[in-house]
Amino acid sequence: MKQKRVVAIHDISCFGRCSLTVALPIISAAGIEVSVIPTAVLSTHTGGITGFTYRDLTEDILPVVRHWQSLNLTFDAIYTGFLGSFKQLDIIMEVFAALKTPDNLILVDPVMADNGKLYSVFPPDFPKGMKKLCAAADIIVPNMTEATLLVGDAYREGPYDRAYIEDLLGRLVDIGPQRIVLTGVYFDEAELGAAVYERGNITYLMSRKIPGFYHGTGDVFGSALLAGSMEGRTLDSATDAAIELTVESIERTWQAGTDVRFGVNFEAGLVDIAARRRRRKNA
Ligand code: PXL
Repeated sequence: MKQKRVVAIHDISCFGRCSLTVALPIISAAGIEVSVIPTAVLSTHTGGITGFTYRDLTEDILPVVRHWQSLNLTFDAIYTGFLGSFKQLDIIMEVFAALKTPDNLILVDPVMADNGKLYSVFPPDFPKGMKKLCAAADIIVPNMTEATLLVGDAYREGPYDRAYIEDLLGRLVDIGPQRIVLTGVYFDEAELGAAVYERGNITYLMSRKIPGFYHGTGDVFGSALLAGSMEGRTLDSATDAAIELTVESIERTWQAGTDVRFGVNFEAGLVDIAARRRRRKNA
């Protein structure tokens, strides 16, 4: 079978496992070729850490893509995460136009907020720009905060009820993407998970809730979801696998007592991704 190839478009946060330092190993472990377009290089991510360096690479994005076009390179998926400015959002729209084919998948993780708050690096109208990018996606993976910002609602604390989640999913579909994986959904204090919307069907996939807020988990989840989709899994099954990797990574990190800003130990889960791939090959 032909090896799948994806392009991951995120920043490189040099320390604090997130964005490309998470996407590359996770997607590669699933046997998928990963090309990258780094959008910026930061000394660390921006969550709960001050004084970080930030080298913007916006001007390099389109020349990279034009060069790839001259080589007739194609990609089975385009996966975007943290994007630092309106200009970058506009440029990524151009990247989609250049690299979209009838068969490939555009997965947009509208990274911009969590815990009811827009990340401090973004202006208040950033969600409007991100909404345009989401309209061009096949799949979006917002958390609850990002979802409310995308539809223009005030953030609501959980626990939630199904009517609220289903109304939110309906309004996210109206933006354009036909498949949605909404994360951070919970109906009680014991379980946390995702709501998956596909062709009018909604599935809830829940797992155990672990205390604390860990950075980079959205990128672990999104990368594993993309990997699963490229492995030919259904969206439900890819979400299930992504939840498993994310929850196990959080659990290991919680048990180790690591600083929540340093990202989660997903590395110990990479062997499981590779083993799953071997089992599939031998099946
Ligand atoms: O994990 C999301 C992320 C990625 N990249 C940068 C970030 C964040 C979240 O805060 O700051 C630079």
